[in-house]
Amino acid sequence: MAANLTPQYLRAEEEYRRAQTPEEELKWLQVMFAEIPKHKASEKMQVMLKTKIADVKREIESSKGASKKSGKSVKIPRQGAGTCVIIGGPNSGKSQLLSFYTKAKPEVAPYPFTTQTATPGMMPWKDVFVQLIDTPPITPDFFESYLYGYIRGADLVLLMVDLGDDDGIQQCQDVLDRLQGGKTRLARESGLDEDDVGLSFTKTFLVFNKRDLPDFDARLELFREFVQTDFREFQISAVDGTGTEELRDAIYAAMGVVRVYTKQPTQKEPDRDKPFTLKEGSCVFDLCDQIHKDYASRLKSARVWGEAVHDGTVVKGDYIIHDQDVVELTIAP
Ligand SMILES: Nc1nc2c(ncn2[C@@H]2O[C@H](COP(=O)(O)OP(=O)(O)O)[C@@H](O)[C@H]2O)c(=O)[nH]1
Ligand SMILES: [Mg+2]
Repeated sequence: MAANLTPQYLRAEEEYRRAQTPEEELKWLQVMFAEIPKHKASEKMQVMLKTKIADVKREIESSKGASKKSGKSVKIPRQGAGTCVIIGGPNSGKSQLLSFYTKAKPEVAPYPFTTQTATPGMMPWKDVFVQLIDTPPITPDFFESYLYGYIRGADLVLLMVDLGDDDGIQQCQDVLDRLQGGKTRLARESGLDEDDVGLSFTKTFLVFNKRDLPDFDARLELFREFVQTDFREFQISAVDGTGTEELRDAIYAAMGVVRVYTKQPTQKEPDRDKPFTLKEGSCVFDLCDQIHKDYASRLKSARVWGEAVHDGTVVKGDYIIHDQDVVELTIAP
């Protein structure tokens, strides 16, 4: 679309893509509609937004009457540099991977449906953490509908494939089929569909697990013959750790963030233990917003030490932060 979209519109669009409930979807669709430039070039988009608003309102209305069947939907607050949700068929090693990377202790067992609720854990990467969420299995007969919200809200999905068992290939296909028809889908990159804004795609990695078991390579060949995806692929063993460092780096990279260390004018050294993480392309104002809700409006001056500038350069609030910058903020009282 050729329309000039405002930053407010683009932010609302991103929030909408990640909305975890119909109420959130409605809220952000309405912001998108208010923000979209009202001219000829955006007419098609305006109509589409109106349609989506009507659809979501109907969805909210119809769910009011229905009894709430899935009572286990827990809202997991976002933590760390970003969120990565682990999904897959039964026994694919989702819980094993969570316990490999984090201190969380989900039950790991050689029989299906051990994991009944979503379990979060924090995976270290250098001096920051990424939130991982282990989930119940997805099968043709079993799907927790709250998983849609987790998938939409996540920065990344890991789709685990059990290549230690002959059934693993079909089980992965079942998961893909399950997530094919709805408005929440897996894709190579996150985004909204250009022709139908109602479709939300979340970036997905395909993780072939149980590399340590015999017949892994033969099953991988079969997989490629029968299953079509364009996702980035990884081969790991969640038990002996093969391939897990490469995957860890890729998970962090997929969060699309930079680390920044802050310091007060009176401090000689910045707080090196606890960097803030900000989406790539964020500026000093965004950093202020993360620290305190009115710091951006009270910002008097900022100085930066980092790769892109000379040490101690005075910058404006719109300075784009680079990874590992040190930022000194002077905030008006
Ligand atoms: N050999 C081997 N076994 C694994 C691996 N990952 C998981 N398992 C085993 O597979 C079974 C299912 O694992 P679990 O994490 O509970 O699967 P989930 O249902 O996807 O959460 C358990 O017996 C695990 O010990 C792996 O990389 N190699
Ligand atoms: Mg499990």
